Amino acid sequence: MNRLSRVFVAGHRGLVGSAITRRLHGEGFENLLMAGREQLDLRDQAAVTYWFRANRPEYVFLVAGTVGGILANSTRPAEFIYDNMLIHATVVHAAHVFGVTKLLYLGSSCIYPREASQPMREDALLTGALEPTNAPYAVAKIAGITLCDAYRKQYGSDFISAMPTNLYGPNDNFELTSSHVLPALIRKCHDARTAGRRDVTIWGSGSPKREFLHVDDLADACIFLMRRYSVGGHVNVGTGEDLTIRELAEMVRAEVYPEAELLFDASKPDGAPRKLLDIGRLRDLGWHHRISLREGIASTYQWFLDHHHEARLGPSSSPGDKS
Ligand code: GFB
Repeated sequence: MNRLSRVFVAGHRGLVGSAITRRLHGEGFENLLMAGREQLDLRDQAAVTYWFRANRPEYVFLVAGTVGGILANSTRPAEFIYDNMLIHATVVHAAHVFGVTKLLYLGSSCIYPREASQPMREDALLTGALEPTNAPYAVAKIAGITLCDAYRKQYGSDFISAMPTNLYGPNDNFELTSSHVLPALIRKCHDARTAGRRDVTIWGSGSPKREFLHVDDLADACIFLMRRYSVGGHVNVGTGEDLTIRELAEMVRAEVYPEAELLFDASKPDGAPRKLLDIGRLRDLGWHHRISLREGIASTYQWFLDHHHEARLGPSSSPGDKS
């Protein structure tokens, strides 16, 4: 892949796609291909086939999908499985039909069993039951990995899969009913500070542990893998470090609103107790993340402040809000 390659970033407006696009633009890529939702419905095989025939991408970053946090996953399971299964299948198939040189598919760490031993190695896949709050999404993601492997086996396609941990950064979703925890905490602390109230409600017990990777580090890893990795199966992408949701909330509070008082709403689900990735495989290839969590929270809050008006926000959190 070089500056003249025809590179399709499927999902270029999302958190991950926008980071990859930013990075490739920064490297001087001249032939980036993108298609907005209104232009191309990635769930429609005929439309995707037509688009690939017309645009002939050589490299594909398949980072499009319907995504969301624990609440969105548990309340909209049909959308999460239907949209993602179709998007993965249509793009992988078109990439095969039109002889794409290489495709990178992006999964998620929720593919691993709920009780997988920690840190979770790549070979823990399909060794136990999934976390129920996101099982439909995880099944679609597992199908995506299997698709890439099947096309590699039957047709020799160079399709690879990367499994990132929980992500955050610029262009994240700050809308409280669908966002992930980190942007939700930034938003909740910000709203409380702006409204002049102290209480900030955190969902669940605060004891689950999560690992967080800045999306610019993920974009770096994806481009690294696109250039240097051509093996079936999948490779974990993370930092190798995790913390409790309570510790995360304290870090966000320190950055956004040190006077806030954190309350915990036990009626909300905790989800998986822990999801730390084993990143040995990626480390052996020579990749390491660069952005610390503290630095990433600060820059993401700054991004939120700078883009407040265009960011995905939805209604603000209000006193005693438990959503
Ligand atoms: O980020 P999150 O929604 O996703 O939640 P998962 C992580 C943890 O933070 C859970 C807690 O224990 C939540 O209960 N939490 C505390 C909050 N306060 C909040 C809040 O205000 N908003 C949110 N969203 N969480 C998702 C999966 O799991 O992670 C997806 O549902 C995907 O399938 C994604 O894998 C990366 O880490 O629990």
